[in-house]
Amino acid sequence: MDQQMMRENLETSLRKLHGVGFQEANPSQLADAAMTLVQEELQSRPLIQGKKKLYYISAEFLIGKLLSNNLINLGWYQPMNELLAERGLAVADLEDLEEEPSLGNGGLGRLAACFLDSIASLGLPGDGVGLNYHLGLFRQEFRQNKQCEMPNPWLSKDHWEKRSKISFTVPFAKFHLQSTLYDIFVPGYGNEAVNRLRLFDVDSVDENLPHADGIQFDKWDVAKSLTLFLYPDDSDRDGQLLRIYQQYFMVSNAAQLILMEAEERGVDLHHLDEAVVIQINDTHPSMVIPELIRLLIERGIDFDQAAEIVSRTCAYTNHTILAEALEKWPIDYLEEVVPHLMPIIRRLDEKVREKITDASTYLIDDQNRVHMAHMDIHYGFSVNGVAALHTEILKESELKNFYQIYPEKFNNKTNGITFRRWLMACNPALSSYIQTLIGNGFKTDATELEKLMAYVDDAEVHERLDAIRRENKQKLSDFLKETQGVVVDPVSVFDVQIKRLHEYKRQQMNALFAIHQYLEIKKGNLPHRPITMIFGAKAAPAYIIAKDIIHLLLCLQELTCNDPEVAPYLKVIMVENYNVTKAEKIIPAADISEQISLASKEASGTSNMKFMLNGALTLGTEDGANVEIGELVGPDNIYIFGKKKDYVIDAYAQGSYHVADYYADPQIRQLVDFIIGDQMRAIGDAESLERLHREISGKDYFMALLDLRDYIETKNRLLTDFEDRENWLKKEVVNIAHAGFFSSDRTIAQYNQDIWHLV
Ligand code: F58
Repeated sequence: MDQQMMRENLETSLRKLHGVGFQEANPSQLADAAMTLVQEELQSRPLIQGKKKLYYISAEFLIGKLLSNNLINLGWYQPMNELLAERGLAVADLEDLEEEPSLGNGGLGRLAACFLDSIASLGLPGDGVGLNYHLGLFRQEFRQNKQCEMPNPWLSKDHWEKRSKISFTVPFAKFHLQSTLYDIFVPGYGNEAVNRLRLFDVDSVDENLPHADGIQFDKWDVAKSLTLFLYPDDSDRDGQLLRIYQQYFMVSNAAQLILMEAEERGVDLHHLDEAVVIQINDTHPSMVIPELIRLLIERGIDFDQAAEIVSRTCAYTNHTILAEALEKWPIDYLEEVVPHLMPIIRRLDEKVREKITDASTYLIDDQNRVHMAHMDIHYGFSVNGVAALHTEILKESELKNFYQIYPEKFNNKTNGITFRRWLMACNPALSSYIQTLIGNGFKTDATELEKLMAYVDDAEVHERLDAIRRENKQKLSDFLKETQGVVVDPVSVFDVQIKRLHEYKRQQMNALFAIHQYLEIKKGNLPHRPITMIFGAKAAPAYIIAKDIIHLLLCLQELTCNDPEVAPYLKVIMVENYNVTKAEKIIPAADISEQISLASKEASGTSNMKFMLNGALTLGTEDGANVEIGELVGPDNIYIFGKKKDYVIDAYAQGSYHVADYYADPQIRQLVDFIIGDQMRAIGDAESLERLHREISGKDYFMALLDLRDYIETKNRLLTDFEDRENWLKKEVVNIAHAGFFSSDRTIAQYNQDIWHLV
């Protein structure tokens, strides 16, 4: 579409929606018209077709705002931007008015969203299937230096969902629920056809419920609350029951949809696997296995055959080795919510017991809990980890017993990110500059970024890259001032850690670095250049220590920003309500990418890839995809520290990590004790600070003190290197040039080649 056509179409849309012309329309009317125009186009496009179709079932799709990305994929971004320029506006200004869908926690949900973009861009027939949470994850507010969780009613202004006519009945023990299906259309980059994200909902949900006290699980309340929140607090029985309700509602709808579409296509259900493949994203959708078996039996297929058909159709992705995240549902709970699945699960378990002696792999354990991952592995044809190191750990320790039984099922698919969002949309200045250097082939074949290596020593390129980042830093500074009233210096080094808050990701170790810097500055040892330490993270509402870490970071923010001796050299900044939109503003401005998880614990990480693509250097442990980044860029272009995975796994197995050994070190002790020192007590809540101090000094389950010294030394080396600008910018070029491997187009091509076989 050229600019003239865009003008005419927008004009028509504006007249129809708001009775105004292009010149008089206000930004909100323009945004409304632009989104409506895009949505109409998407709805008019045909669906991507094929002999076999993928269903990517996931409890989360963290899709982010859609206007820019849809415009990019339709090829409308530039004409729209040029047109808006006449009104002194840009697409980004309209997107500011869009509400961000709140359908995910973190990496797992964002990965699903990147995958949808790549599946459509590769022209593969594949839909996402999930739930339409009305209030999504909470909106985070800071009050008295603490996280408060507020409802986030993102659906109120939605433009992208279309209610379909499809509805299914989902049977629960005490009642049946009728579903409604909403579709979000997913265009591929430069494609004519679309896929869909299909979100199931319940009409009876009552958005006013969260204001009531507690949620009781009788018939009336589940109908009103099932799709209200994403993962409500599951620290107690009621929370876990609601999660089972949500999961079963999701997969029963998914299974009914899959069979309905297969039957419409005339598929012989005995050969379902030739027409359908189901990717189970972590264990949240695992009940799709017994549910599909149940539905096939209803259609006249016998149990053993049904189990075989389903096993040939389902593939499972594992995203974590953390025991607490591997779902095990008590049989009692399943009996209470979905009793009709239990006979099927018991039979599946018996079949395993008949042929396999290793009791550690059984579906039902001796505490009467059903291990969802065990069901996926026995009754799926593929098990994949999400980075090379992670898959290796699955094979040699975490899922070793399964690997011995089914070596052929295990495979690795290193995660990726969509470059349309994480470069073209979020960093247009860098993206167009790259295009002037190497042409636009990298937009469809990301490996072409390697052509940038021709410029690795080019001073002019260095200068331009530096200028682009400088401008991005200025923009982020302006944004932080406007939204949070904090002032940061764009000349300072931007040192960034943005991800879910979890002890294994070790934000607490980074906080101890901040304390170290603070004390150095107080001693008169000033850094070469001011440091801005930027954090963004939400903590699960029931995860007390994670919330204590947020409290610590916010207290450090107050301490560093208000001390005139310190503020010119060091500021700790915690970005409120970190989400996809904020990530898109922060990443292009970052100098340092903090990827400091305890080795073995971060399955992959994906922000590490986003930072690399935008030219930030990784400061990280040998964990997840950091390892593969290191292999691609070489040791001179990454800052690696800390104990390796074998040491850590062994320390857990032997119980040989004793935090006291590290806390005894006077320098380390000084940093840890600062948490409960007078300055912090004057700012923070003593109970929270003391609890965190007790945790770190007395237990430190994720071994922050183990790597602290190495971390501080490596970070100081990095900060010194940062001053050698020419060398640093060379490293930046090397990083961007090698980021192509992490395009989710590559990841999806591999899923298709090895698992899905779609075309
Ligand atoms: C993440 N998992 C991994 N889980 O932690 C990360 O290393 C990986 O890159 C990413 O998946 C994609 O593979 C993750 O985000 C969750 O958000 C859980 C959802 C269920 C509740 C507990 C958190």
